[in-house]
Amino acid sequence: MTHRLYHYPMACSTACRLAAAEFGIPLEIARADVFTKSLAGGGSLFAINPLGLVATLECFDGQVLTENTAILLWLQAHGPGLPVISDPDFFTLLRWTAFCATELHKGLLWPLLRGDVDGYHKAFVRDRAGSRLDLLEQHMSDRDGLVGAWVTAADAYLAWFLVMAPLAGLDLASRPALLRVGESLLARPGWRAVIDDDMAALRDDLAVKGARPFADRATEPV
Ligand SMILES: N[C@@H](CCC(=O)N[C@@H](CS)C(=O)NCC(=O)O)C(=O)O
Repeated sequence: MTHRLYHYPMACSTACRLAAAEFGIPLEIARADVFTKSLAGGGSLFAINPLGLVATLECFDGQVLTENTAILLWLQAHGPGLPVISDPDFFTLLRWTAFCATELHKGLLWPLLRGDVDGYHKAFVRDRAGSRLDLLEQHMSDRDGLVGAWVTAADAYLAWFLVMAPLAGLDLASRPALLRVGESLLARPGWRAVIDDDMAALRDDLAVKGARPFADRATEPV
């Protein structure tokens, strides 16, 4: 029995696909259009998630889980497992998963990649980006994973962010640790295939919609 992931290519639900590949959890992928909220199989994403957002996970027992942080940690819990709550790694894992969700995903990528966010707000976001990226660069300078020597749910989120960051005009080129970690994470079994598959599907969908590629939106004058 498989769990169903509501997913749009290269949305944050891609991190769930990476985590599932890493943790050996088969997922049925239900394509959800984040723009129109329609589901490839018919129906509306709103019927599953009242906010109409991916990632959303429908477990085979009917439980519906929203919020990428929760879904990623759920996938790890159902794979290799989570550190016990008395283990400092538990909070380190929570810290970095939350950092990916709030500071990187919603704090940076979300406003920079949206075509309907104005230049004033994008400039504000860009001002804050350096400190977030520098913190990450410093943290990763002597390690391969956010938490420790093992690949976690937080690393799946980070890998997705590192693929998307250049599309949002964020500078990774001057941050060697982030470049190194991005490359080594994408070398995980199955990860590059997920990204290639999603990127191709995203390009196809944007072409069908006649929408501008993300990179064009991010480089609008701010
Ligand atoms: N709080 C949610 C946010 C998820 C989110 O922003 N998903 C985006 C794709 S990365 C989405 O579905 N956007 C559609 C919309 O904003 O209507 C989470 O952390 O999972």
